[in-house]
Amino acid sequence: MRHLAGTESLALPGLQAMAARFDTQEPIGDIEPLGRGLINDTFSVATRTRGYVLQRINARVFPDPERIMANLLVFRTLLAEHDGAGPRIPRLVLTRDGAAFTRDAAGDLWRMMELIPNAITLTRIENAGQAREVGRLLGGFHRAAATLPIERFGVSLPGFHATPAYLERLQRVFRDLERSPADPAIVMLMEFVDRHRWLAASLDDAQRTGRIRSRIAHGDPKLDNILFSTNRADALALIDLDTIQPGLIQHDLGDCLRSCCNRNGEGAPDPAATRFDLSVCEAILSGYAAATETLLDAEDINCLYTAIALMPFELGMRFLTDHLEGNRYFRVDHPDLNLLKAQIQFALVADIECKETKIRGMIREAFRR
Ligand code: GN1
Ligand code: MG
Repeated sequence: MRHLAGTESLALPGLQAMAARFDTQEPIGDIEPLGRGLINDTFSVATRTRGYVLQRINARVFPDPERIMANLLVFRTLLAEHDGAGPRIPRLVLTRDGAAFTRDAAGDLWRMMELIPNAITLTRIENAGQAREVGRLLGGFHRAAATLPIERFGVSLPGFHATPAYLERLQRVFRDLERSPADPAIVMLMEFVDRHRWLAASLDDAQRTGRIRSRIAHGDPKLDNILFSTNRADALALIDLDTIQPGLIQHDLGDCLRSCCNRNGEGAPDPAATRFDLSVCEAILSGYAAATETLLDAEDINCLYTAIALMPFELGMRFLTDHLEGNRYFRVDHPDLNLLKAQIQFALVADIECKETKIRGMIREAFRR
């Protein structure tokens, strides 16, 4: 499915001219919308022998897009200095003036990267081998990132996983709505939120009291952001590096499981059919634990179940808030899509809660040393 809403205004001649600002080796050919991202506008750019990715960073979401680029450059440079064996990162293509990005007349920031060849994304995990690969890739990313000096990284998206702040904002937006009578579907979701207020503060508390600490995190390791080989067997690269910043690796693992274990997808038509797939969970955890070896200590591991329940709760609140605020943040192709997506994320939380004992058992088993 292509989300063209919001990109329709980008006329092709404008895109051609924008792509031509970058130092591609050959003349620009076809330009097409790429991927299923909800925030930035992304295009594939073909030249005779290579492919590139052209992106406009969403300025409403990222207040300081230069910071993204700075983090990206630091990440690349430090990893390369380190041992060269870290995760594969798409190479940045500089502008013809040698800059890492350019701006259009509206002030928006554009950048270009290499398109990793012979790679695909999966719309759903198809087998345990793929799930294990996802865990291995994310674990490898965290292990490599842990070797880098965190103080060299700035905050590209402030408050990105500040769950208590998302909760507060949702409750404020709901209170301020002049809906009478309130939509029963929304009231039901707000009651769910109310019953889970404690969850919003859980990881935040663990971090504030020093039980777990900040590390370099990816921020958005959902299935769409994982490139697989064309034979669908090997995970090749973690893409969408806009939210690399100091954060919790628990958020990353929770987010990855939220995305991969919900095999119906984020926008499936029937929220009641939402399930958290335990076999996918088990395989991701085992791949992740094998790749990270001793990176996580006992307290880190203790927080994992909470992170798994927390991330769909947080995203559900973000979708619901955006629905109530008129769909200004996430790209939607119909006005109730964010509401549906919130219902799906909360259904996922509920299913995770039903499976708590099993999930905790899987965590114990995966990290048994
Ligand atoms: C957004 O832009 P995209 O599709 O990579 C969002 C993530 C959500 C995700 C849900 C910066 O990611 O936090 O988990 O949608 N990114 C931002 O699909 O808000
Ligand atoms: Mg993203």
